[in-house]
Amino acid sequence: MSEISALAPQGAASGGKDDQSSATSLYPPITPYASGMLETAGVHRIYWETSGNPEGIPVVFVHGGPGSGTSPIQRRFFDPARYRIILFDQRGSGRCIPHGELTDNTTPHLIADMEALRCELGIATWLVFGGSWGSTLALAYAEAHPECCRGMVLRGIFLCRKSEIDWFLYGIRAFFPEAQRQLAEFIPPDERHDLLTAYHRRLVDPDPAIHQPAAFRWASFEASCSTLLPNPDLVSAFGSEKTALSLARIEAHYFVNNIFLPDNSLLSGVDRLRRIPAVIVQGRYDAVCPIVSADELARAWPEARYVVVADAGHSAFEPGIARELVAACDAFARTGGFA
Ligand code: STX
Repeated sequence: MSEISALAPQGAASGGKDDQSSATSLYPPITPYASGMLETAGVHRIYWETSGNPEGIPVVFVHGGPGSGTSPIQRRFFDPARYRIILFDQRGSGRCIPHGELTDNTTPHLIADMEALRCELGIATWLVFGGSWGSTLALAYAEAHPECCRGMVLRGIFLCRKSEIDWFLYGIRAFFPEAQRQLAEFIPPDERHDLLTAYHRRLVDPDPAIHQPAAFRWASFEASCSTLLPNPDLVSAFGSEKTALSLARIEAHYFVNNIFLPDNSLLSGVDRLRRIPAVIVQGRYDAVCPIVSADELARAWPEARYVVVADAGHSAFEPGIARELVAACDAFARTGGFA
């Protein structure tokens, strides 16, 4: 299955007249006009690509997980005539080398990679677009480098606090009991009281016979809970060996380390961002990143436009979410803001 059909809503890549799906709000598929591997001081090499208009407004897409990597369909939120669209894979994810590597893989390293990429591409300021873990990293990046952010588009807000990680691994069973049971029952009963530690131990094990089954279980759990309506294509996209491993291993690594930032630091740093034009798009029925975090962020950042999509879950390709994200980026291209 292609990455496009896997990540899009059902029927979205069929070319059919599915007017209700986000396929109609997304721009047509495009291919990059440039790509490369950014060198770092250590072992990591970072995949990046640019598509759209080389003279357009630079926009950087910050992917989720952490560890999910980017996909070609993510270019399609942006008008290719108006935007210079930058996708990059975070350390250890997607097409980065070495794949799944955890050495020197922390939030400050990812922030530094974004700055290095911005400089490498000769960009002064860019629009920062991120959903889920992408919203977490976008906030951390912007709080470290507010002067580099021309605007922010944030979706499915994840502040990655301990309460949100506990919700993701346990509380979510209030809505997805079957998926959470599959996650928990993979682990022997005497270790089930601490699923994060139990999964982390297996996911960092160098033996594929140990880490790969754990990765499949974790990734399919997460994908199963990401949409309002069941989307088997999304679940199978995260069933590939590589994607499942980077997603599960890197997520567990960031979660056991409390994302390498003090708890709640993202919310307490919001005042640094309040002069940046911003929009927050949130699905009412997001079970992975419950709306309470978006609500707290919107209250701490009253200048940001806050859009709640009444009939959507977590994924960026939920029809109403994709529609609002495209509309927000179109508005920013026209006016430099989201009002
Ligand atoms: N992880 C949040 C996140 O970034 C806790 C995320 N949630 N689901 C996804 O990413 C995929 C749809 C990419 C699996």
